[in-house]
Amino acid sequence: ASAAPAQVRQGRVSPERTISGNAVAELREAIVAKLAYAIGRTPANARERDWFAATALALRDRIVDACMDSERSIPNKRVYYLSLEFLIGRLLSDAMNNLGLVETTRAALRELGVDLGDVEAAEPDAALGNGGLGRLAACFMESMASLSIPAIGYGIRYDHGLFRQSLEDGWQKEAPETWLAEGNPWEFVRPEATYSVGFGGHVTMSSVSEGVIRRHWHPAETVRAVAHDVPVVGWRGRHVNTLRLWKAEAEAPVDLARFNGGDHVGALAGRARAEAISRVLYPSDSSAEGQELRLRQEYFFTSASLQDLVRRHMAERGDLRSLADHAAIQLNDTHPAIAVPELMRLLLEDHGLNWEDAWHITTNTLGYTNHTLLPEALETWPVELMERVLPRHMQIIYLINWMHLEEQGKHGRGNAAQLASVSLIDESHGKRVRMGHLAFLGARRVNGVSALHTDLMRSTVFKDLHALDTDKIVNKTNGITFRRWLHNANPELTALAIEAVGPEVLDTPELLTGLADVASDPNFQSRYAAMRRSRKAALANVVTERTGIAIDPSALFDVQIKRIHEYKRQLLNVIETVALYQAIKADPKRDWTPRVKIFGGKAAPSYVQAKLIIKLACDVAKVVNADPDVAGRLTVAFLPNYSVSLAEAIIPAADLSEQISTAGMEASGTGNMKLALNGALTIGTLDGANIEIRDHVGPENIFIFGLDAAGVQARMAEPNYAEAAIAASPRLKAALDLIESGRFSPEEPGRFRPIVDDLRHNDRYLLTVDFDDYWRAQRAVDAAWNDPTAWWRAAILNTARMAWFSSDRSMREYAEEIWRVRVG
Ligand code: GPQ
Repeated sequence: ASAAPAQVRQGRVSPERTISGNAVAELREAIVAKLAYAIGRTPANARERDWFAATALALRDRIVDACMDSERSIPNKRVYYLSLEFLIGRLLSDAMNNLGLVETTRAALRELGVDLGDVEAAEPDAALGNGGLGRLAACFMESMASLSIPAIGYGIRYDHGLFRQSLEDGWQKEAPETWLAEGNPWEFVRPEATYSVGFGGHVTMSSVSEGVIRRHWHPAETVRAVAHDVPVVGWRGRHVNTLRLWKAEAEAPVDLARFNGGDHVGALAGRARAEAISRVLYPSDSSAEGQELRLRQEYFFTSASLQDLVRRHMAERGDLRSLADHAAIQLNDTHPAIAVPELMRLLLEDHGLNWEDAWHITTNTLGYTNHTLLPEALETWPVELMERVLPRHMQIIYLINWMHLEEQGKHGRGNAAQLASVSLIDESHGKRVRMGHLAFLGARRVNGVSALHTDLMRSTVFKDLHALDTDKIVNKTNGITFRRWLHNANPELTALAIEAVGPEVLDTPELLTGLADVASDPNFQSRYAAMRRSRKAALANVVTERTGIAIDPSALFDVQIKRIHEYKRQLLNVIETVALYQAIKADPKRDWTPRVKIFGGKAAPSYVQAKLIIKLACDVAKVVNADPDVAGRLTVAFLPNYSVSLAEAIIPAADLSEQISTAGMEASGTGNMKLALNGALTIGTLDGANIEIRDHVGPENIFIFGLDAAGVQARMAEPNYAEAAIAASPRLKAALDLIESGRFSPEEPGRFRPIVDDLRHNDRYLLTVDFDDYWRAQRAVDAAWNDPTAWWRAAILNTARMAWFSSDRSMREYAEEIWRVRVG
C-alpha cells in the first residue's frame, strides 16, 4: 500500500493522515460498480451527475456499515426532533469529511479521470427549509450524530423544496425547485414503515363501564405516510442517525369505479389531493401560513412520526407508560404542536390510558423550541377549521384548556383578563387556537434560542404562562456545526488553525482560542489575509458569472445574506448605500475605503414589500455600478438564488457581516455565527445572539450600533418618531429624497414611493431612528479597514473566540437540561 500525505493540500481538511492505495482502489472499484449496476452507465458515457450518484451510493454503503454498529443495541433514550424543515443542503462533502474519506475519494475519482470538485457541484441542494429554522435543524442533526446522541429527525420529503429565485431586471421571479428530478442517492425508501393519517370525519362515543366514556374518531379520509430515510453520519463515522422524511401517498392510487365509469381525470383526484401534502415546501419564513394544506402538512408529519415512535417504543419496551423515560420529543417551533393532542389521542384511544396518566406522559416527553416573538409568525388556527380537519384533536384541546383554566381559578388567577391571556383559545378576532400556548402547556421545557430572546419570551408573549411555572422556560442559544461551516466551507482557514493549534482542533473547537496567541503575529496575519484573498477572488468570479458585475477582491466585502424581511432591515443597508453614494459623489477625490456590498436572500413570493426592497437594491446597484465617479470605491451586487451552497462560498470570503435587525426582533441569528467564525467582523445591533457574540469576541472586535431592545420598546411608544428622526438627520433625509425622486427608477419615478412613504409615516422597524448610528458605525468600519494589522488581529480573534457557538455545545445543553439523555 502506498501512503500519501493527505490533509489540506488540495484545499480540504480531513482527519486522514495518510491515504492508503488499497483504500483508494477499493473505493474506485466500488464507484465504478455503482455506476454500472445502480445507474447503468460506463465511465465513458457518465455525466457529472452520474459520477455524483455513483460516489454517493458507494459512500452510503460505508455509512450503512457504521449505521449497523450504531444500531446494534437499543439505546436507553432517543431524541426525536420534529421539524417541518431540514435545510440540509448538499450531503456529499459532509459524508466524506465525517467518514474521513475526502482524500481517498478525491484520489479514487482522479484515477478515473474525474475531478471531485465537479462531482460535488453536481449534487443538488436539498432545500427542505426556508432559512435559519430549517438550517438549525440540519446543524443539530449533524451534531447529535457527532456526539453519538441517538436521534431521529422527522420531517416531510417535499418533492419541491424552496423555490429557485431569479432576478429579472431586479424583480424576483420564482421557479419550482426540482432536487428529486434525478432521484436521491442518499435515501432509503422504507415501505414497511408506512402509517395511515386521518383527516376530517366525526367522533363517536361509547361507554366502557359506568362513568367511563371513550371517544372514537372516524376520519373521512386517510393518507399514507411512507418513510424515506436519509442517514446522518457523525464526525469520524462513529455514529449514524436517521433523518426520516415522510412522503404522502393515496390509500388507493386510482378510483377504479370512477375510472370505469369514464371519469378518467376524476379517478385521480383523490390521489392528487393526498399527494399534495408532501408536494411543496411553503416558502414562508417567520410568518404563519394559515392555509388548510399547511395544517394538513403539520398534522400529517406529526401523526406519522408519533405513530412511528410509539410503535418503536412498544416493540422495544412493551409498555407506553415508560415513554418519557426512553423518548424525548422536541418540537421545532409550533409547526408540530399538534403533537400535544395527537400524543394524548394515541395514549387515550389506541392504548387505553386514562387522562391523568396520558397527560403526565405527554408533558414529560415533549419539549418546545420557540423561534420568534413576531406577532405575524405566531401560529393560530381558526377553531372552525380545526373542527373540520381534526375534530377529535379540537375536543382534546378544549379539554386541556378547560382543565388548565380551572387550575387558574383554584390559584386565584381567575379574572377574565388573566384567563384570556393564558387560554389556548384566542377570542379577540374570531376563535382561534394558539399553537404556541398549546405547545407551552404540553411541554416539560420550553426554550428560546438566545439569551435575549429567552428573556423576552418570559417578559412578553409568554409572560402569564411563565408566571405559572417559572422553571419551564430555559435558554438554549443556537449553534452551528463547525464540520460544515468551518472545516468543509473553509479548508484553508482550517488548515491555518491546525497548523497553529494542532489537529485536535478538529475534535475540540475550544482549542481555537489558541489562535489568540498568533493574532498579532505578522506572519500568521499575512497568511490569514492570503486565505481571505483567495476566497474573495473565488467569490468575485461567482459574482461576475452570476450577475455580470465585476468586483475587486482587494475591496472590503460587506455581506448581508439572509431571508429578505423588513425586520432584518436590508433596507437600512440599501439606504446607507445611497447615502454613501451621495457622499462619494459630493467629494469623489477623498480616499474612500473601497467597498463591495453583497446581498443575497429570497423573499416570500407573496411578500410585496420584501420584493420591492430587492428591486431597490438592484436598481441602486445599477446606478452606483455605472457611475464613473464612484468606480472602484463602491460596488453593489445582489446575488440571486441564495442557498446553503452559495452561503458556503460567500461566508469564507466576507470581511464584514451585516446583522442589523431591529433589536428584539431577531430571535437569534445563526448566519452571524458562521460569518464571525470565519473571521468576518460584525456590524450589528444588540439583538439575538449578536449580544452573546459581542460578549465572546470582545466589544473592541465588533461594531455595535443602534437602540437596544428596551430602547426600541420605548421609542415605539413615542409619537412621530420617524418624522423626528428624519428631521434630525440631513443625510437620511437626502437619501430618502433621492430614492423618492426616481433617481434609481427613471423609467418609473414613483416605483419606490411606497417604501419612502412607509418610512416617513410608519417605520415599524425603526430604521430612521437607527440610521445615523449605523452610518457612524460604518465609517468606523472604514477606518478600521485602513489599519490592516488591527483589522486582521480582530478577524483572527473573532475566529479564536467563536468556539462556544458550536452546535455541539447547544446539543450538549439540550441533552442535559431538556432531554435528560446521555451524550456519547
Ligand atoms: N426563524 Cl419563526 C426562521 O428561520 N423561520 C421561522 O419561521 C422562524 C424563525 C429563525 C429566526 O428568525 C432566527 O433568528 C433564528 O436564528 C432561527 O430561526 C433559528 O432559531
